Amino acid sequence: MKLLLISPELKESIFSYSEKDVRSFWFPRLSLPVLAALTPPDVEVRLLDESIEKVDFDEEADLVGISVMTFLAPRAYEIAREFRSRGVKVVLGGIHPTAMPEEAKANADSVVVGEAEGLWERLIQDFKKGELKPFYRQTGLPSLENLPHPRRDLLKSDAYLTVNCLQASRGCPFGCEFCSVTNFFGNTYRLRPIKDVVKELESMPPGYTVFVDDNIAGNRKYSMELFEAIKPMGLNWGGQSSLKLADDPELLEKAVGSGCTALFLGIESLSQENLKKVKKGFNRVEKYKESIKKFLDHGINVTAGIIFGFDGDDESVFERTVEFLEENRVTLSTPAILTPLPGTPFYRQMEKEGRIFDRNFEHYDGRHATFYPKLMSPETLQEGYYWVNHRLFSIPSIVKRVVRPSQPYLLARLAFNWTFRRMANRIPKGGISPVARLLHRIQGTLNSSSEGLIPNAPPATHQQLQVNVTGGLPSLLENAREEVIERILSIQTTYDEKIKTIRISLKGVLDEKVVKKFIKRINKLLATGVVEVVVDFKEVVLFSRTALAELLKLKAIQERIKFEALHPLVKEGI
Ligand code: B12
Ligand code: SF4
Repeated sequence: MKLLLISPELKESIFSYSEKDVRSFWFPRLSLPVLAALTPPDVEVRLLDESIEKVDFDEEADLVGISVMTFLAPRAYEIAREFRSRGVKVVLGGIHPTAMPEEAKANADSVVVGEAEGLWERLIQDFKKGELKPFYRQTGLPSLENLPHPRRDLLKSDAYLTVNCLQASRGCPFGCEFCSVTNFFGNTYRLRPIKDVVKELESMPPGYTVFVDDNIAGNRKYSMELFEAIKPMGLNWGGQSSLKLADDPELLEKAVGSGCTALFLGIESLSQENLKKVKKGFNRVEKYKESIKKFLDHGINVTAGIIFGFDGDDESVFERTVEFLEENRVTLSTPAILTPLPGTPFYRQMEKEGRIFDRNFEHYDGRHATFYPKLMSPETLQEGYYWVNHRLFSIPSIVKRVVRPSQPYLLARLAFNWTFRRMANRIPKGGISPVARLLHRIQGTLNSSSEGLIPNAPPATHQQLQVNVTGGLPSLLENAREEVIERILSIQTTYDEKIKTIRISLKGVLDEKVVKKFIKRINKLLATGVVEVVVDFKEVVLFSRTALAELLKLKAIQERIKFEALHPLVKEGI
């Protein structure tokens, strides 16, 4: 019996990788080598990765198995159709058929739902007897003990940067709402016995090693033991981890000691609010800088996963994010557009809110806007995404991010960025609007002074309080933030492109020194065609009378300005 296992690819897409790209930085998914390892030895197996090899539909095969990610589903169905029209039976499996089994079944003879261990062997037996079932569903959680070693020997090893990929764990301890992983693994995080992992590593030829785990540091005790166990092997390895690893100096040291040189980190967004909304609040934005620095100082190259299109993202997100990546010398980044992947809570939410407008799964690759973002149009999101790719892989940006003479692997860092630059150059240039640029410049902090300040509260309270700003704050202002004590005005903006309204949230101390700069910025915004500017004073704790008078003067001549949370009695008192 001849079995052909296929990993499809969209070769016509502007985003697809050339064979040179694959050789420069890619490694295969483990799906096909794992399936091949589960296949009974009397079956002749061939692996075909469409990113490096064309499918010949007349190739002799008794059974075809296709591994399907969501954006590759249309291509997988096309391949299935071709083979089925030639009388060859086709089985689909992987993350997409698990999320949408009925759709997959409509395009194949059989569908494996969930992990293949324990099902695949049965499916092959049934096929041999001519009794292939429509569905094979994983009901429990297959044991990860004594797993057969993936058949990496069946991969074309010289076509990739490395084929030394393996898995120590499956699943992830977190449940970010946009991610397919938690649904697929039924909210579990399972670990392979360390001795099995070591044995597998020992069986692999020398070369760069990649742990394709979703989170190689998701269980402290396990990771400590794993890193300790592989230390003597003298590996160089990369993997994926959450940023939490940076908070654990001992574990980080152990990772480095075991040969970790690169990590993909799901940074996703610079807005804590965005992260909280998609249940990724465990990422602490205020710690990003420090965490990234820790990884880099330990000689670990950082690839930052960044996603655009969250509900709190307005047009200013693109430039702000790129500047952050540059300032923090992030080695590489894979920018992505938020995508409602089937099976995820985010998909269900977008479906419920009627925000999905593109149902062509080919576009569900994190590179296409497929739903209506809250604060911008899909076109703005798409253009911004293109712009980010070009800006990030421009020569000045690469130099800024990558050239750190004190750090090892400079050439490797440059080479990876160069490959990403080559890929970015194939996509449209994109762009961001003048409002986006301006919004970005307006955000930030201004230094205030401490003279003659009064609280944003009724005038009667002012007298009672007798605010002594130099010598500590009265009890009513106990909740005043650090910025107040530091005399800072922090300015946050959110722009709703659809209604062309900017909300400016002020926080801290507003005095005459900062008000002039602030008014200048508002005037610039109003000149760009913005319909309305809403200034929110909710978190302004102290201000000077003259500053407020200046703002009220501006409001009197600019109808398009609205003030919020400014105590009415304060206004009267002025
Ligand atoms: C390594 C990896 C990569 C690598 C290598 C990718 C490559 N060469 O294709 C890199 C980093 C380059 C990458 C890129 C991308 N990736 Co990726 N990647 C992974 C990761 C972390 C591990 C994959 C792996 O090897 N798993 C180990 C194998 C053994 O597990 P498995 O594939 O699930 O296979 C088991 C079962 O599913 C089943 N099975 C699988 N296929 C089949 C087929 C048949 C016939 C049968 C019976 C069973 C079966 O049996 C296996 C054993 O139980 C997964 C996350 C994950 N946990 O799977 C994401 C993941 C697959 N990637 C994802 C995405 C979105 C992408 C990108 C589109 C991201 C982007 N915007 O650039 C690109 C697309 C690349 C491309 N063109 O193919 C998503 C897919 C989501 C979805 N619903 O489709 C995942 C799930 C991550 C996530 N957090 O959501 N990726
Ligand atoms: S995004 Fe990363 S941390 Fe979140 S559930 Fe997915 S794999 Fe886990």
